[in-house]
Amino acid sequence: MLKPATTDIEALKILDERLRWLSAWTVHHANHVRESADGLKVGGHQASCASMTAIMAALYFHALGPNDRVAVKPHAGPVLHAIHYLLGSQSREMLENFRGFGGAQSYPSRTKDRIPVDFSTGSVGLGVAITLFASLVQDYLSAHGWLDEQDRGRFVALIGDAELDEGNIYEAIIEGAKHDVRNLWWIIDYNRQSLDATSADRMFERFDEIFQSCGWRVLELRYGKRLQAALGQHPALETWFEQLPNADLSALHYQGGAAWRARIDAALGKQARPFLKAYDDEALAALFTDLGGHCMQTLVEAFDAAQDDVPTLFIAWTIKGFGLPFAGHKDNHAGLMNPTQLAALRQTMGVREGQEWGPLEGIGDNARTGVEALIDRSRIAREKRNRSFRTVTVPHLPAPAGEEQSTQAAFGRILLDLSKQGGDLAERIVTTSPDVTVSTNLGAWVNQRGLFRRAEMLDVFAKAKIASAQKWAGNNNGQHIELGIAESNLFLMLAAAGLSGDLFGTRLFPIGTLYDPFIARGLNSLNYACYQDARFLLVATPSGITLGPEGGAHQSINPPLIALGQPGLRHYEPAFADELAAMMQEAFRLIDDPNGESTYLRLSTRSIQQVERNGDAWREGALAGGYWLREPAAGAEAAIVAMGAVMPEALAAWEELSEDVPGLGLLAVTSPDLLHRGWTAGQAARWQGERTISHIEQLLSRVSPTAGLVTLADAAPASLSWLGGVLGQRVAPLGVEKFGQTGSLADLYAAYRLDRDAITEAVAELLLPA
Ligand SMILES: Cc1ncc(C[n+]2csc(CCOP(=O)(O)OP(=O)(O)O)c2C)c(N)n1
Ligand SMILES: [Mg+2]
Repeated sequence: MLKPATTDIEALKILDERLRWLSAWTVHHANHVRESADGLKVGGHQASCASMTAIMAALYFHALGPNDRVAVKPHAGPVLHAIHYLLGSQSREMLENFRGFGGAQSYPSRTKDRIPVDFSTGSVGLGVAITLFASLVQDYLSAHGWLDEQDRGRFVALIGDAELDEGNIYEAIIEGAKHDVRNLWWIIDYNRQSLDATSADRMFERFDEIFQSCGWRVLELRYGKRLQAALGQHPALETWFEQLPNADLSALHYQGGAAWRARIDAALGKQARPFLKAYDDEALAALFTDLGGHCMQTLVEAFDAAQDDVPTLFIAWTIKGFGLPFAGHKDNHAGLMNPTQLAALRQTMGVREGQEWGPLEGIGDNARTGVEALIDRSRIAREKRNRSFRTVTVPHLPAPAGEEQSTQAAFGRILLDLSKQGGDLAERIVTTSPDVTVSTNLGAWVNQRGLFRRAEMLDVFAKAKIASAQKWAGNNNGQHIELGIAESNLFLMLAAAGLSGDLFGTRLFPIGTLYDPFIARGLNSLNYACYQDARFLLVATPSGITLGPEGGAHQSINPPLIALGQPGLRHYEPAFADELAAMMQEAFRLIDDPNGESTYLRLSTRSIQQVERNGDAWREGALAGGYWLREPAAGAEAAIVAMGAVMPEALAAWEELSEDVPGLGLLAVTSPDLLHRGWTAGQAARWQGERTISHIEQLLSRVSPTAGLVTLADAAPASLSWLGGVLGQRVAPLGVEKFGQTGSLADLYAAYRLDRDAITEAVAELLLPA
């Protein structure tokens, strides 16, 4: 890591002011200057920005090195844009269109913003934690020889203090402690305000202890240099100040010098009078706003001193809305300056009317050279990184042999075969799981490839020759990252590993496994990973009430519906092992394709009879979302449509009915998600004049327009019932609508109406004359 350059503090202070002006102006322009076509409030967060312009100036124009990556507090997005504007990597046009269609985004977005954004933020807490997992990925790449020492960097999170209430942060630091994570700077903008009001006093003291016990160094930047010196001379005043509750402190910042004077006088009386005499009201207010997070000297010294790799939490005291008329007001979170207030700020900043966008407007000639030099010297990346894609040839993945197989066992087998075969893909795969490695069938892969640990970890059981099917040893070469039971961490790990091509120039092929119902536990983190276009394979197994004896707490019902509504994630639900092999191959291809996406495989422990195939024609259909497992006769009046583990029931019903129901077909759905997307995309294309018939329209047009469809899924029936809307065919949807209970499959399928009898009854009802 590079040492910070010596820097001109005065120039940094000017840049702090510039950022405060430009961020406030960008928000103001969007709300008060740009024409509003719909009268909607545009919004923005001038106070949240002003709170951390000094911190960000110190970082971006002094402390950050070229390999450092930053997650910026969502509401300080405009400050990041202002920084890139000064650097010349953001355009005025984009800023003028802040929060507009195609303009600079409200919250930093990797995929939508044109400036380099290392991590998207918006859902508070997640941007913080992903930096920890990105640091782990950096260590993983170094250990595997894929990252040179000089390309390593530090991971910085800029954090709102209220953000610290998000539990995912603590899940992450606990996991980080286990993996001995390094090279992290988490910087809290401690303005003691959240969205609703001022934040609770009592908890904050505990945060230090929590972080310290996870191996972090905690540095508090409480006072700026001037305030420090003043309080140093007045111990009673310092004690009084330290004991001020958050709400009082914020209120005083808002009220200003006269209020400070009155409060100090009331509290300390005579002994404070000489001190108070030395300051007029304005100077008094200025003194008390000299907090650590606004004092450039303090910030620069703190950053310069923390150059080792110990994870460090900086608690920088700040004022929300610093330098703005609503500084410290508890309601200022979404507060916007009115035009009069903005004009006053403009004048204070020396910005001429009409020159509001001038990058260095208001900076005197003497200071300008120093500021320009600092901007030139800034070592952060100015261009978006080129993502690394198509780095690996994905080999053909053969289906494992076996007349009866479960998709979950087949998954383990396919990975094991790939591991034994070796090659580029096998080397680049990294697996991870929140304490369900063995029970999701990753065990054989881990036996082959080992756990990833920076320090050698011996398998004590193996060494003592205690019989076990599972090796549990780790070293630098291991390819499985062991996680504790915290599903949010799994998704953040996948997000970080799934961005390795972009963040580090080396693409990894991350595979994460978990139990299907517990996707919901980390859902926001999963969405966060997809929002950033991280690429991974998510294997959720086992699923559904097919997990009979485990009961309702472990049986998943709605993940296919989640997947149906989740952009950036393709759901596949195979019934057979050969489908699964094709899907895994496709998933790896999609990870490494610029236009690809992540894949979610919903698997089962149910071992089922595999089908005989005539040729390979099924394969294309299976990858597109469905194919006729039993061909229908043209114009048939009924069809069974089934997905995943309940295929044997569908086949049994088909056998029973096919003599009586002429031309009855059985449609195997492998991805409701892809079918639905194809359907809507086909419609959109037609509205634009293209002749496109989507895959599902083609499939369903093989049967009569008035046909009845019995749909069957070990999931919420709505996963497939929408198929009736495609061509207007009637649907009898079978699926699971209540929490399951323990039981044998026969009992459960009968009780929840997933068995052969339920299907035949449903077909019969659809065929009855109306
Ligand atoms: C997960 C999540 N919940 C709620 C919000 C809405 N929200 C946005 S900012 C905020 C409070 C932020 O306070 P703080 O982190 O202290 O930031 P500040 O603006 O004070 O710097 C809330 C509740 C959100 N963005 N994400
Ligand atoms: Mg705050």
